[in-house]
Amino acid sequence: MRRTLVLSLAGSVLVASGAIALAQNAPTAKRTTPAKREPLSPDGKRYLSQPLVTSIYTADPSAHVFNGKIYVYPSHDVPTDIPDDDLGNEYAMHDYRVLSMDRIGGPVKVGGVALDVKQVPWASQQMWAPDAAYKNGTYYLYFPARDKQLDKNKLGTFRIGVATSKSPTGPFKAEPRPIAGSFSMDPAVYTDTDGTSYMYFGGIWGGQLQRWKNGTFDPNGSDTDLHQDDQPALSGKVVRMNPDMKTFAETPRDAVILDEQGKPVLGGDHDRRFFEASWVFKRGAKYYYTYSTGDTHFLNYAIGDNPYGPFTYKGHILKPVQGWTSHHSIIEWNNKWWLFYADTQLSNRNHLRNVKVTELKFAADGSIPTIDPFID
Ligand code: FUB
Repeated sequence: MRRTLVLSLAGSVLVASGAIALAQNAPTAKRTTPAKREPLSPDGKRYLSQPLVTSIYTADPSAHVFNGKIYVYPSHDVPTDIPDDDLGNEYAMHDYRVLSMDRIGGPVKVGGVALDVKQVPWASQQMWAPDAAYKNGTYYLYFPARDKQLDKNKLGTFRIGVATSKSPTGPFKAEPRPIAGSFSMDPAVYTDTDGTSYMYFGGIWGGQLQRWKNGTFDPNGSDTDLHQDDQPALSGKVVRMNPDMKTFAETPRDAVILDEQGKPVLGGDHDRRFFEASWVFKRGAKYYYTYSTGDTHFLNYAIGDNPYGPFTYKGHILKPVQGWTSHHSIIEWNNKWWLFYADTQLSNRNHLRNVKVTELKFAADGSIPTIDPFID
């Protein structure tokens, strides 16, 4: 199946300009009466929530609470003529802008350019899903991009970089080289309650994880799954960070997802296997490892007893959104849990996405009732 599965039906909708947009109807799970002039999906369905901003296209929202304020570090999607393909070449992003808000449902501010690929000495293109962290007075922006020095191979190899700032919205200054030992994409940094930070990363297909199966990059490796359907699926990676937050403290390990029988989820199990978009949070003593299934378009969760896993598969967090990709983050704010996600409501084009937020609930046993991004 190609990343082109969801094709543009209505074409691009121009987004209004302006730095501040109202996060209308953000937490809307209980709405039952359609609002006036409420936009509908191309097949006539009502959206669960509305885009946080309409002045730029945004995706892959990594949300954090810093000093009581909510900051969202998204990909900044841009129009391009590059056709959709399995490697995601149409996701030709080149900079980051940070969104901020005092409260969920309130005005959302779009920051200036926080980091541009031109300011990253080692990177050539494709500034994909970022994340951020804070430690000892410094904000860290983590981002994947293609490594200039490795552009010899036809694809360009992804590495993960880090940039720092004294402000949560940047501008950030990039380190001269990518993080040693990093590869693939979609970094997500989780800091545990004991202060130790871990980076989760990786993505298959265009994210290239399948090309690193034996620890070195295989330029002739598969472009998609390994097609070993009866073998354990490829795992996302987890690595402890050094206290400097700029280097890995160890060799990245597999974040293994087990099924209910305690066996690794198999490569052929596309509704459950890891594809990309790792995000970890802790609730009580449990670590929730959440991720996207890519070509089946689910956001899933699995639960473990420590940051390395293994994590036991539990279910879907979010059913497929409008658009090919599904990528998210989860935070606790104001005694509630919130899912930041994205769809293609504004453009109906896979590579021009918009971030949204909705409340995430937990059942008494810690399970997550599946969210439908559309309202019946
Ligand atoms: O935004 C580009 C890529 O698409 C991200 O890195 C993936 O997670 C997917 O959302």
